[in-house]
Amino acid sequence: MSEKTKAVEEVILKAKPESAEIIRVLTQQGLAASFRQYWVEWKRHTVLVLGFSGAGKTSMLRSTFGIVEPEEDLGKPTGDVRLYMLRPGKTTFRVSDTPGHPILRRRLDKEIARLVRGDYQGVIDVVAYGYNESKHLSSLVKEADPESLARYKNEYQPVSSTGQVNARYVRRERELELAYLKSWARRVGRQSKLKWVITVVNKADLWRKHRAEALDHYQGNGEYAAVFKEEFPDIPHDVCPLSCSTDGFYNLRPPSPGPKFEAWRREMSEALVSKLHSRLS
Ligand SMILES: Nc1nc2c(ncn2[C@@H]2O[C@H](COP(=O)(O)OP(=O)(O)OP(=O)(O)O)[C@@H](O)[C@H]2O)c(=O)[nH]1
Ligand SMILES: [Mg+2]
Repeated sequence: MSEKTKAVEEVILKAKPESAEIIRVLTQQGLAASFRQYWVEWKRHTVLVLGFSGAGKTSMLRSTFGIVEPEEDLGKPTGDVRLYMLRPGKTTFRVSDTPGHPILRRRLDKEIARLVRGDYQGVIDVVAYGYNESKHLSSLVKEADPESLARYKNEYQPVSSTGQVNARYVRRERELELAYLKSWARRVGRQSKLKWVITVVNKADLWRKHRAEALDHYQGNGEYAAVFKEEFPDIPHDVCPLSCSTDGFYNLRPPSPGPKFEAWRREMSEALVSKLHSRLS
């Protein structure tokens, strides 16, 4: 990357998102000409990352695309929409990471309005076959009465006291995943300028024993695929499995996955980057 391009990126990332402000700052710094070239790609190649809290949106951007998160976000659910400029190969693109936590849903409104207007070319929709690892439930029950707390412990505790993944938790999170898709898809509507959607089925390290079943859910005649088709009958849709990390699930730490699985993880990550390139070009 040339020094000028680097400087342009720095200004864009620091400036307010309004283009007039960006151009004013760039002109002041004598970078307007380099910016014009950059602008063409920047304007066209725009991606919005959506998905329920704990599915792994930020982890995907970190591990597959190399973003560096702001310090205040580290190890926490994303608190606000975050803009990153990425260059995995020749194409530059702008990506917005979003908070999936239900309490922060209002922060999404502006981005959904932008999506409807056509400011985003595509969406990367991150799901995890219900293996969402998030703080959302604990914050929802913080002020709950003892009865609902007991119900929460029985039904929604992700990992049981005997060290098993709680099937009811995963099923419920899958329902939340579907509800999340419906809620943004209905707001976007069929008339939007959205050009494509890639559904990233993250956490393959956790669902790999149910691989066929998990992938069926998101493509072909699966339940998620059916909702997608109903909401977006004409939008090209790809489904890409991924495993961003092998840290396990909450406090459950799995045995090391071995070289075959590591090769599969690499392959999945490369396939996602290549799919994105083909959609952006
Ligand atoms: N086992 C496993 N854990 C993962 C994977 N990807 C992410 N995680 C874990 O899932 C948790 C949530 O990941 P985040 O990337 O913060 O999820 P997010 O979708 O950005 O969540 P919000 O910012 O709240 O919307 C973290 O503890 C990650 O380490 C994966 O592929 N496998
Ligand atoms: Mg996040």
